[in-house]
Amino acid sequence: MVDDPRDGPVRAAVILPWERPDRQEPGRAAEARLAEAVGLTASIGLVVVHTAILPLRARKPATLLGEGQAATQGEAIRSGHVDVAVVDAQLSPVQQRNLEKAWACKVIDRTGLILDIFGERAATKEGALQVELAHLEYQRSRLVRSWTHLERQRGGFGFLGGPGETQIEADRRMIGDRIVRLKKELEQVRRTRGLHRSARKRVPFPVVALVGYTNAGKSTLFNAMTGAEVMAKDQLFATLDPTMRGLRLPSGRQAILSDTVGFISELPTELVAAFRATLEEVAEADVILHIRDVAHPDTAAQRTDVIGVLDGMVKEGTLDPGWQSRCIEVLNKADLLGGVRGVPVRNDAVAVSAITGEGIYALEVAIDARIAAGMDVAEYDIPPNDGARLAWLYQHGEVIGRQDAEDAIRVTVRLLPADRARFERV
Ligand SMILES: Nc1nc2c(ncn2[C@@H]2O[C@H](COP(=O)(O)OP(=O)(O)O)[C@@H](O)[C@H]2O)c(=O)[nH]1
Ligand SMILES: [Mg+2]
Repeated sequence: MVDDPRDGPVRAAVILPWERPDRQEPGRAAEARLAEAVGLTASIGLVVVHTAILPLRARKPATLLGEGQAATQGEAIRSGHVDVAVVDAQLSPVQQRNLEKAWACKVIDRTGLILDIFGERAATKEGALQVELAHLEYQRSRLVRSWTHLERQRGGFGFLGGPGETQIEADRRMIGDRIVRLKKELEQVRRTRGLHRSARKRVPFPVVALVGYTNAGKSTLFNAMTGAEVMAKDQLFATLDPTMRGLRLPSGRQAILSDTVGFISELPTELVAAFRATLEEVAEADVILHIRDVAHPDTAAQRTDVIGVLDGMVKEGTLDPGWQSRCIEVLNKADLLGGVRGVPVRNDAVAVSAITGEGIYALEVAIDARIAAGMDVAEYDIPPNDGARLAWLYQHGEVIGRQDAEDAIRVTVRLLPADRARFERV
């Protein structure tokens, strides 16, 4: 086959229009915001080949950016063979279209990018519906805007009903109908959620979920902790999504580590419900790791934010009020503060560097302890010839005592409540 440049990865530019009332040069805050946008772009598989921070003096109605800025970016986009330009701002439909024309590439704005990410990651029926709803509402708001824009162009009232306008009206009605139907469907799914929850097949190991802001280092830590480790039960993992992987803890216990969609700064309000739906797996987790970037300028505000969203889920009834007792705060990027010892640690937090690996063993020990704290200790007498049940206990629990007698093996074992129920049922 002939080489086709379209076969390569999708090349992206990430452009941050930076408007702040203080006329200062964009500094660390802008850099952090750009890093987030780059992280988000990379998370949907795009390869970022160009970035720029553009101080905005005024919002130009036609292109948002200034003329000179748009031209300079156009050159960079052409020479970098960029396929998609992500503009980390809210673009009007007109601005988006004009930039696409000027740059001869696809242009998406912040909301569009986030919707893409959520769409890819929505794992449950409710999550998928929630994301579709947000998407339609986004589209509808854009139709409304371009519709009023058209009307203004015609310089008059809508009652003559030009053809373009009729089409937009029809589209709008169609989207409106779909939104009504989706909302009904969501209601339905929510009402039966309790049922689905308990009916869902539980993975046979404790689940450890990572939450935190985008770029805090969740995926890096995920990879550092799981490495190339392959679980014994391959077929189980073939059915799980790639954001879950097996992990063996210092006690020998197996667990499953689950990466989640990251928190996003200044999440557009119309996307909040969709984002919460992507956090559902957290509710099911036995241990929650709250990953923080301790070197980020907004690290304290981000922490408050994450806790606020999870508490919001408690109010909604999608997360149990005791979640904090299952949560370990992980202070990542310790290397940037001179190593784990350079990080001020409060309460039960654990400082780590996902990059250098420092602190990860201590974190694994803490996870082990937290899982054990949520477990029941039980004692069973197993007939010596029942090797299968004995093996099951060793695999799913932590055997803390064993007495071999002639007629029975007495096993003292720590088990997750769900596993204990399962063992005692059979
Ligand atoms: N210096 C430093 N950088 C890190 C560390 N962990 C992650 N990073 C970097 O932070 C960026 C975001 O990491 P990523 O794992 O994708 O974050 P996620 O969005 O939370 O999954 C990447 O450039 C990582 O290389 C760390 O411990 N130290
Ligand atoms: Mg990630």
